Amino acid sequence: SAVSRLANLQRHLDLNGTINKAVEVNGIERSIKVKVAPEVSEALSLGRAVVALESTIISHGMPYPQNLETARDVERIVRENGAVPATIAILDGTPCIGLSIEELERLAILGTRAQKTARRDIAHVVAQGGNGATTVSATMFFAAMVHIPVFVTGGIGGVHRHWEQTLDVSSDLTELARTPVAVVCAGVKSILDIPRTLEYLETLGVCVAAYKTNEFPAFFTESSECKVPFYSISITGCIQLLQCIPNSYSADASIKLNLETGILIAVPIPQEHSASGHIIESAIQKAIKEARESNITGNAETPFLLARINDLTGGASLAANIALVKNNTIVGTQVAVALAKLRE
Ligand code: PSU
Ligand code: MN
Repeated sequence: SAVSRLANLQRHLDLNGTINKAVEVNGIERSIKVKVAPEVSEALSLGRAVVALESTIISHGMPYPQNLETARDVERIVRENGAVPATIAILDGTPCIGLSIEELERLAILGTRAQKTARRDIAHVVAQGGNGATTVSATMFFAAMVHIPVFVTGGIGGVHRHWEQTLDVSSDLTELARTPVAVVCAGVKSILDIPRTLEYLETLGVCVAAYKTNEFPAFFTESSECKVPFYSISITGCIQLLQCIPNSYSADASIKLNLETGILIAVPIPQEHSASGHIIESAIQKAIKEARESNITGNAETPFLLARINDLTGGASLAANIALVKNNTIVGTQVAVALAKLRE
């Protein structure tokens, strides 16, 4: 049950909020530690609301110093709305769940010198003692490990537009299929193939819901002209969905559906901040063309496009990005707080 999972977790957390995992490598016992910030560990053991946050958006998604400013603002918004923020990253080979002010600053300054860390990269970064900024997939993995049910970000990865040549489909989608965490985001950027991303999420069995809208949002704009299977839900609707996954807590002990998948909650960018779809779209087309010409592929593609689109729009895309992340944070924190209330 949720309560015994929580008790189990508490046993794993020592006084420093560290989860110790003894692992044998070539007959030598190594201890791989996951560091949980004291504030996060305390909130988790008391059943208080915690909101997970990713770090690739800091290192690769925004330039310095706006990245640091935004990361701090987002953490402040989580606190102001009654939850504890847990920004997740790997520092010197140690996965950290919740960063100190200094650690957050270090990551922001590292920028793209930190390694973009998706699920497949976790082992490598930990083994090398490196600094990794976690993407949506890796952040979900660590959030689930300590039973944080809600994770807020800007946008997730998806099916790339030239997928038929490259098979480039973000591991964020497969992670959503296997990890029970609700990801609150502003949809999928139109640098990706949005209809195919939604098709693939259906194939993977991922619940996709849209917050107070009937259409799947396209990150910079409110609409992608794609319908969402479960639409126009409120905070209460989000809570009802979350009760269907095991990482969360139900007031009604008879509800034990335990779907092992994640949930995608798409929140449209507030109208007053939505960038001109026309300007963004032409910047996206140009940036994609440049990426093809310079043969920028794989995990370098998304960061390249984000930076280039920001240049081409004279910073308009960055401003929209910051605004939507903050808006997602308010919604996601409300969900986390309402969920924690069920446990009281
Ligand atoms: N989309 C954005 N901003 C981002 C990302 C995606 O609008 O910062 C980051 C997220 O960390 C996401 C990752 O998980 O890029 C996806 O990368 P890829 O397409 O290589 O899977
Ligand atoms: Mn990819």
